[in-house]
Amino acid sequence: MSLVLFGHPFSSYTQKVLIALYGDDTEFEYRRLDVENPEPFFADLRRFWPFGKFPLLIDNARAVIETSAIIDHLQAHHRGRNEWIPDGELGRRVRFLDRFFDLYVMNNMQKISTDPLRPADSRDDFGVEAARADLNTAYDWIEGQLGQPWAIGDQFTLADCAAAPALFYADWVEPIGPSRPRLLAYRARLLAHPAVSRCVEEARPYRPLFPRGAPDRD
Ligand SMILES: N[C@@H](CCC(=O)N[C@@H](CS)C(=O)NCC(=O)O)C(=O)O
Repeated sequence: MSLVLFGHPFSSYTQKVLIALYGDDTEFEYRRLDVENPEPFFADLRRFWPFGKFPLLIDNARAVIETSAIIDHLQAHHRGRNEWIPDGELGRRVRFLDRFFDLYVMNNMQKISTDPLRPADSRDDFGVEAARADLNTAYDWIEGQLGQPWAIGDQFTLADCAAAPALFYADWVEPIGPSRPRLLAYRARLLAHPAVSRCVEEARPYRPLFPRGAPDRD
């Protein structure tokens, strides 16, 4: 098989790519990075990408790195039924929203959720509070920007692949709350999407690993 994905079902960035793979029914070999027993896949992953960040896609021995680039690559070389990045102005909007969900939602969510994994004397309370403030700014901003039913309107795109895991976990660490009804409804629509719901179910057994404790919902 030509496509190999290194990733973990509970990882938000892995889910972003899985949504595109599942959404297109693209065949691939899934190399799960077992957090309990990290070798040999972590060693392999670092050989391709010394930062050890995942997911990572191997397409016929060529490493494709960074989730947005991976989905762009899938559309260019393994096109399925979805158009993840449309042409023209719509595509530019999709790329911008993809950056928005990664940089302002996903990364702030990760900052908050992973801080408890640090040694007790190296926690970053200041950074976590700043991430919470930025996440609230992001929620308020996107509330007034969202299309219906998906981020840009009728078409489910790269922006929604990024938004789904970002909002799924962000709401766990910093609830979106009733003052953002459009965003809450968008999150619920995302979770009902078949490819997203498959990711959520595959990740369910790992919820006890969520550092701040997973809520009893979703
Ligand atoms: N910008 C990267 C982010 C990837 C990322 O941060 N992945 C997390 C897992 S969700 C990771 O590798 N964490 C382990 C680490 O940072 O060492 C992308 O879009 O691929």
